[in-house]
Amino acid sequence: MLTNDLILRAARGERVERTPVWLMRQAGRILKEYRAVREQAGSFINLVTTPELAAEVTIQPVDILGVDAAILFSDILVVPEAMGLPYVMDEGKGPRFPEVVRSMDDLKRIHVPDVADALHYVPAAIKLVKQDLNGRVPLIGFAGAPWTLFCYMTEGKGSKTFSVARRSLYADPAFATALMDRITDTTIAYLKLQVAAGVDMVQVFDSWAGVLDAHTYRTFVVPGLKRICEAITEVPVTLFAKDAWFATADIAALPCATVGLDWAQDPRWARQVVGPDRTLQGNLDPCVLYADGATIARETARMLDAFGPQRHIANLGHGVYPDIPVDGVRRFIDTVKEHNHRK
Ligand code: 1CP
Repeated sequence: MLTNDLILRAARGERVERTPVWLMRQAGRILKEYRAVREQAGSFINLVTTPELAAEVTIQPVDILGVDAAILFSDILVVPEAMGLPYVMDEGKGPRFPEVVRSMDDLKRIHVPDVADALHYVPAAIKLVKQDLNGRVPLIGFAGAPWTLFCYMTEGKGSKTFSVARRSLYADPAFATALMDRITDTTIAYLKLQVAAGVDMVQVFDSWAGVLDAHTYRTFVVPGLKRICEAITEVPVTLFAKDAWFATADIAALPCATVGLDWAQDPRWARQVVGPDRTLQGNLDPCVLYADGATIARETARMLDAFGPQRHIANLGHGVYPDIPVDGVRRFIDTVKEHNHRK
C-alpha cells in the first residue's frame, strides 16, 4: 500500500487534494549527495549497474526534496547496450557509442535481447528501491522512445539535428523500419520487466521528437508508441515527446494516461487539443529555477492556475539542469504543495 499515491491518482484521472510534483532528472547532479555516491561508484556505468548504489540515488530526492515520486536511476542508453551496442560515458562530455548502426549489414549485430538477462541489474535495483521506500511514494520506471534511441544508435552521440538518423528514414527506409521495430520490441519487454519488478508507472522519453516533421512523426514514430501503450496495460504510461507540439493530438489519441509537455507548450492550448480524458504533466521552463524565490513562486503559481487543480502532474518542461540551485528546486516543489487554486 502506498501512503502517498497522488501521482497515480492524478494519472488515472481520480480526484486529488493537491497537485502532485516531481522533476525529470531529479536523481542526479543537482544533489551533492548524488555526486558523493557517483564518486564512490567510480563511473556512471558502474552506478547504473550496481543495484545498491542506483537504489540509493533513486531515493535521495524523495528524502531531500520531498517529491511525490521516485524515478529509477538509470539511463535510456542501457537498451541499445542490451541490444548489442555498448555505450561509453566520456567524463564531462556525455555518452557516446563507439560503433553505430547505419545499414542492413550493421543490423546483423543488433538483436532483441532477453532483457531479464541483459538488464538483470534493473529489476534488482527496483526491488531494493521498493523495499526502502516502503510505500512512501510511487516509483516511476522509464525507457527512451524508439525514435530517440534510433537517433543515438545511428548517430553515435548527441546532435543538434540528428541528420544521420533522419537521412536514413528517406535513404534506407527498409533499414530504418527494421531497426525501429527491434527497438520497439526490446522497449516493450524492458518496460514489462520493470513493471513485473514493481514500478508503479512508466514514462517514455522521446527527447528528439522535435527534429522530425509532423507527417514523418505520425507515420514513422507514432505506430511504435502505440504498440508500447497498448502493451503496457498494468500501470499508467506517460508519453513525453519534447519539442513535438505538432504531434500533441496524435499522442493524445494513444492509450496513454498522461501526456508530458515541454515548456514551449501553452497549457490551455494543450488541454484543448488533448481533451479532458488525459492527464497533463509539466511544464515550467527549468530556467525559472535560477531566479529568486519570489519569481519562482510567481511563475510556478501561474503555471498551476493554467493547468487547473485536477488531471495535472507538476514538473518542469524538461530535465532539471545540473547547475540549478537546490534552493530553487525546493521553492518550486514547496510552491506546488502549498498552492491554493483559485476557485
Ligand atoms: O555523470 C553523470 O552523472 C552523467 C549525467 C547523467 C545522468 C544523471 C546521464 C548521462 N544520465 C543520467 C541519468 C538519467 N538519464 C535519468 C535518471 C533519472 C532521473 O530522471 O532523475 C534519466 C531519466 C535519463 C534519461 C535520458 N538519458 C534521456 C531522456 C531524458 C532527457 O533528458 O531528454 C536522454 C536523452 C539520455 C541520454 C543521456 N544520458 C546522459 C546524458 C548527458 C545524455 C544526453 C546526451 C546527449 O544528447 O548529448
